[in-house]
Amino acid sequence: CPSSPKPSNTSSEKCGNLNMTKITEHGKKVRKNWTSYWIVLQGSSLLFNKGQGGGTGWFGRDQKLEFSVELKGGSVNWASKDKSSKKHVLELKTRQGMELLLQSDNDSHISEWHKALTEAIHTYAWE
Ligand code: I3S
Repeated sequence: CPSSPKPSNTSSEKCGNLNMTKITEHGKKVRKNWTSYWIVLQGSSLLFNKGQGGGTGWFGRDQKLEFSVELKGGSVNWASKDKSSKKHVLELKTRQGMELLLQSDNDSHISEWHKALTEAIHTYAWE
């Protein structure tokens, strides 16, 4: 992975394009807004970047960090059918009360993210 806009000593473990929508923020349900992001997993942080033109992929300096979530104390699972009509959807819950859905039409792609996020949550659980 190329380094992300966020300064960090930790190298990126995984990056790629996924569709994401928040479904809960600060414990409150929010309206879905599926958006494509360039996502970087860096230690226990998951960084959501958007290209300037709303495009996908890595555009170096044109990539803008929109927000990040802390995975420590969170959980990731395959989303149940009632969460979305889409295929290959992961549900990520953070300790800060955010719930979001991550989706890719590519099933091996999303399975790799499931594995990477599960590992990251496990690795940083006790730090
Ligand atoms: O869970 P919902 O409310 O059925 O989610 C769908 C809606 O958010 C819809 O937008 P509207 O707010 O204009 O109804 C989205 O376009 C859909 O993508 C959402 O469902 P999926 O099943 O795609 O997550």
